[in-house]
Amino acid sequence: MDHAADPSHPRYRSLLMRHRLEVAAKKGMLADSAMIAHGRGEAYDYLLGETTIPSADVAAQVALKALMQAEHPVLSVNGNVVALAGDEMLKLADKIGCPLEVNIFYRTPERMDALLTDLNERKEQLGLDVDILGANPDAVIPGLKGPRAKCEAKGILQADAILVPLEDGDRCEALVAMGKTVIVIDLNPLSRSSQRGSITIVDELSRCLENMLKMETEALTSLDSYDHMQTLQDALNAIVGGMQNKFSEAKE
Ligand code: PTJ
Repeated sequence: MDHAADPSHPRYRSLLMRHRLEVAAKKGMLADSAMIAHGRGEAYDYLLGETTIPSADVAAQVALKALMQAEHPVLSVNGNVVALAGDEMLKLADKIGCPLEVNIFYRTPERMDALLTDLNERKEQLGLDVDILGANPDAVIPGLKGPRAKCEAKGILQADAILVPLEDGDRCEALVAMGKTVIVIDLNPLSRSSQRGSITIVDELSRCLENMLKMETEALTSLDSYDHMQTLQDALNAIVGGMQNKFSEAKE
């Protein structure tokens, strides 16, 4: 392992994720605001107890089932996602049998190259046969302006179900407006993406993906039993309730 932190350190996982971002930043993969977005995520994860809460587990099952049943599922990845969990996203694409598309908010040719190179290297190391899209954008997401609207016709444009971890609210809304089932992974249950997505998993990206990769595909919860607003409320309750319990424990 090329990482200095000791796995027995109580904050090892957090340090490892930060390290992955530092490495990706050096390779030119990240947006300038990537660390800010990560910091906000870390704060929410602290409040959630750095654990997958039951409603997030149900949402992840529903999401996996929706992706597996879709005709054209696609996994969309940005800079933070490739840095934090590039391998896991490739493994999930392999499990579902769908392409992965690099689609970034702060789009530059240099960042696109760095991200596509990184993913292709990972794919080779993992020995997976996953289609990695994004290099040849020949379509745009309607309702979005500028380079961030660029996508591939055979990927995001035609997708009927799309996984968009750590997404910005505008693009999430634009994808929903296209009639797609939009699956969000976001630690902030109050974010616009969390609210606007069709299915939202309030969980840390890498933890959520590890959970989804372990799931038996035959026994997944279906969309009928998913209540979007209740799922977000449960996450908020876990944050507030968890903190209240912490204070009462401290008093005893
Ligand atoms: O690579 P690009 O150009 O597409 O840009 C990527 C970022 C993430 C910088 C861009 O999409 C952005 O600015 O995102 P936001 O608007 O800051 O939203 C990111 C959301 O992801 C926030 O609500 C965070 O709480 C959440 N988040 C951050 N880290 C994690 C996370 N959610 C789950 N797991 C994380 N590790």
